[in-house]
Amino acid sequence: MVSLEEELELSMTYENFEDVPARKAASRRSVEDFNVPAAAPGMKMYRLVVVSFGLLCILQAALNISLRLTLYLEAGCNNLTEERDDLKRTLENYVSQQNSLTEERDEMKRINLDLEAGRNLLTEENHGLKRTLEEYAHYLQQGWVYFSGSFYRISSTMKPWQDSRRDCQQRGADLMIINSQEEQDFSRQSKNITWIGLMDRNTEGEWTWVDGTQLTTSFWHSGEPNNYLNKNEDCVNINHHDHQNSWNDAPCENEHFWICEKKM
Ligand code: MAN
Ligand code: CA
Repeated sequence: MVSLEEELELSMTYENFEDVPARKAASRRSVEDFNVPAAAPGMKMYRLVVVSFGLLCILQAALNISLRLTLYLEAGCNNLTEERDDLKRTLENYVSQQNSLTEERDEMKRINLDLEAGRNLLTEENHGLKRTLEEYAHYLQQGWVYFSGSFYRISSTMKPWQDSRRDCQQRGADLMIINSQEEQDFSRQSKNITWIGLMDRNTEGEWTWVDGTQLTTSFWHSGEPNNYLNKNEDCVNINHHDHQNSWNDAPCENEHFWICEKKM
């Protein structure tokens, strides 16, 4: 809306349109007449305020941007820290997994060594058993009789004690050693006089088995050993089969059957 004063001024302007220079001079005159100062201090203040306001706006915008930038960088930094911690955890997991795998591998190695040792032991045992089995088969095929952990063979010919022993040794055995009542009973099965592995040839009266052990449990027939008629009876045979105590000392040169024993 146009005010009354403005309408008046407009009409005046229209009226003086053809005399502008004159009007301008009149105007200058009227300003000088009223003594109004050019670019008043209010205007300056106004400009100062506007400029200050503009600067404040720029400052705020700068602050805003820097704040946002700081927040953005901080968030990025936090993300990186989290990622780094994640990676750290992952690495730690890998390391612990590797450690447990290493432990497992070492344990497996130990188990493998144990198993190998066990297998070697079993292989040895197997070979031992095979040899034993072959030995059993061999003695059984040769007509030996098995009794309580040993094979026995009664000769079919007669020889002096020393030759009898040599025959046993050639068969991987020796003359029979009697260690128990059961073995003594077993030795009485043959009804012939048979040499056993007992003698006192080294020291008179000191009866020794062929394996070097001293006589402890004996089964002498009554009256024996008697070194009968000082005939130097240094070797022992089973003579009295019908008696539990069947042993007799006799001259080693005498020829008798004999019993070999192979301990298994
Ligand atoms: C025979 C031999 C001897 C034994 C006597 C016992 O002469 O066997 O060794 O001592 O009989 O009478
Ligand atoms: Ca005698």
